[in-house]
Amino acid sequence: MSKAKPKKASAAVPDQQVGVGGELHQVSGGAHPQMTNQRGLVVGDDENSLKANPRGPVLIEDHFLVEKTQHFDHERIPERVVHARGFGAKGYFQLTDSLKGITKARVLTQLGVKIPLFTRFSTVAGNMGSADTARDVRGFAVKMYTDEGNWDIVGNNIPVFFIQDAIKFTDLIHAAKQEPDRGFPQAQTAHDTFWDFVSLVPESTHMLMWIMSDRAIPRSFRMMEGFGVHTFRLINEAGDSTYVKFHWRPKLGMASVIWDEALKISGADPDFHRRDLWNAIAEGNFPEWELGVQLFDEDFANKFEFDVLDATKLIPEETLPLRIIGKMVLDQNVDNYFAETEQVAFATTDVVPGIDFSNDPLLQGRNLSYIDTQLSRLGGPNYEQIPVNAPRCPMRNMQRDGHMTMIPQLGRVSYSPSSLESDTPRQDPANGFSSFHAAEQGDKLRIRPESFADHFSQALMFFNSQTETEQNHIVSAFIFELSKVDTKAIRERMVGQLANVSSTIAQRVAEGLGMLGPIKPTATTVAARTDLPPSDALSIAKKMIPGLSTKVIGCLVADGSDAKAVLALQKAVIAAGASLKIIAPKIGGAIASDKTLIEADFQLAGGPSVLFDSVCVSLSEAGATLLSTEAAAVAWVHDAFAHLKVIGANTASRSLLAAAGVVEDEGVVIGNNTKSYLSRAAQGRIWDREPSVRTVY
Ligand code: HDD
Repeated sequence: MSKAKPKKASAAVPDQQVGVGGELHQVSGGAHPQMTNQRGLVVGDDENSLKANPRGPVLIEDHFLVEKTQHFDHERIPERVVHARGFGAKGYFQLTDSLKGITKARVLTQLGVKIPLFTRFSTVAGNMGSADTARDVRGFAVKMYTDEGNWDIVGNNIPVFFIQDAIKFTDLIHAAKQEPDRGFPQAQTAHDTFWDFVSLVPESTHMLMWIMSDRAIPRSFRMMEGFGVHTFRLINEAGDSTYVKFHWRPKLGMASVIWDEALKISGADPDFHRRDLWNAIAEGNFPEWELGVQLFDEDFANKFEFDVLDATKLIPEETLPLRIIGKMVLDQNVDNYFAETEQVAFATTDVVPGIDFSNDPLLQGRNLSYIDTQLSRLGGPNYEQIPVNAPRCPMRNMQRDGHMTMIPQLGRVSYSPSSLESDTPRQDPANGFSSFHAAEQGDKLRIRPESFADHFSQALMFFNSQTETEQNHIVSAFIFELSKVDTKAIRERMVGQLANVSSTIAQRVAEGLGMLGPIKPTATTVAARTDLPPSDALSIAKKMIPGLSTKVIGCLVADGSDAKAVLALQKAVIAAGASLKIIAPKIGGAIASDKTLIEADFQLAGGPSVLFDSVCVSLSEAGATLLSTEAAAVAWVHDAFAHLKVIGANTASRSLLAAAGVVEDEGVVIGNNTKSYLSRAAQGRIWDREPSVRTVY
């Protein structure tokens, strides 16, 4: 945290020593262990290769050079085919309400035990090096190392999915990722192939509403809900099944960014989300989620208006409330990104006794795919022995050998049954995993059940559940995305698809696209039901938790600013649970009116206001006049206003606000009134400002 503090003379340059290659080594500070090669041989010279003579050729005998280069040459592995860009952290799960009698899974029945876990958040479409704030579903995958084996909930931050049957997954992903001939666009669905596919696949319409909503541009991984999506089964000691849907609920509440802000953050800080999570954990602000379950029986499933096996549908919380049964806390950053976040391998098949699958055809297909993909991504069948994947309970079986075997399974016997050794592992029918005894009957068919046929009713319910602002954002997102589609017929077909949800939504999107002529709804067999009651639980705004906890406030200063006022603001911000970042024209800081130095966290061009939840301008009159001709400063204030942020400013800063086109509404707090500024900022954005700064269709 930077402080306004008196200017100090710069510290003396620490002692340095010139090394064997002319490089500099710091003499003071820390014991440096000996460097070795991969085999433990101490390295004598890491700067110079072995040469036949001082200016002669390099010798192949230089095994240090060869090893170092070879290892580097093989540093990369194939990135994930989807969810390539991700960020992980470690923590624990703790059960607070036992599901005893409903499941025999110890993780869901033993209260208070801290189960270690690894969680990885991700975007779906972008490659590993893409930006964090792309419009996309976020992966939300949790691996719990229980004493009965690993249990993975491989979910998303959206409770429904694009497709109903796994046989269409490849097509969906091929359409969404970069187009194969040209290799772009990167990390976005705003292109022809995606909208071509989804406009031909009506079952994706409900999910489209979600990804066009602000759920797809979260403010932070810490402010997202997570969902297991599918219906799973819980099995008790007697073998009885209860259906279950899993929900993660962030303690901080949900928050999103504005689309224009997301676009700009992608340039200003492509690592926005990972940096946010890393910093929060490093600062001790451990993010926490509640685990909620929706539990229901066959009778409920039969009466429910949609099929619980259809992953394009959700069960509204108003119909079936969540039961909160535990919490997840992420309290440890990874030690090594590659070893842990990149090598972690999730699988929907990682379940423990007492948890089982439903017949959801999407889930059934996923059960094949996850382990299969790790075989090529991680190079063979022993990837479960990599520490981040290895169970924390005993692992003993008859599987042997293969690439990179790390754990020597003992003994002469690698088959079962065997009479040769007394302590070989054996199956345990009483305690081991057993599948639910389901009575299956009927004809073997390739078919989509009739009960999956309604594609539009819940899409309309989702839209109707949003606030007016949230609805506007959905409409603008459709307009933005479809405006990037070159093929007019695809745009028209998509609007025709939306007309099946609601003619009003379709009209609004058509108007934003400048589409002329009547809208033709696409062919459908089942019309949208208009009688589904809205569900408040589906809106981010309706669930917003006011407050500034862990939020970041940016304060723009320049030479001549009042150091005491900045310090007072900083104290108040910290007291409110937020942090203050100082932005100045120079990274060395600003010389305040009392000649003290106000240290800077960001140089103006590198610290645009999109990086902060709310902003303050604290300038002298001369400083404000000077910055009024500085494009980065004007954009800083203008963007904060256009992104509906609460702006605090001292009166001397008014000329910069005017140059930035700021209209003094209820979200612009002028004067050194820190208390009212922070209390307004704690309420979140000024949604009512939106129609004055951008067209709402
Ligand atoms: Fe998947 C990765 C979530 C459908 C096939 N998926 C992956 C990850 C998440 C999800 C969070 C990243 C895990 C990580 O961080 O390593 N996937 C979902 C959800 C789905 C879904 C919530 C629908 C409800 N996925 C789905 C289907 C298939 C796959 C239908 C294939 C039939 N998913 C994969 C995969 C990935 C993957 C190819 C790529 C990398 C990996 O598995 O480990 O197997």
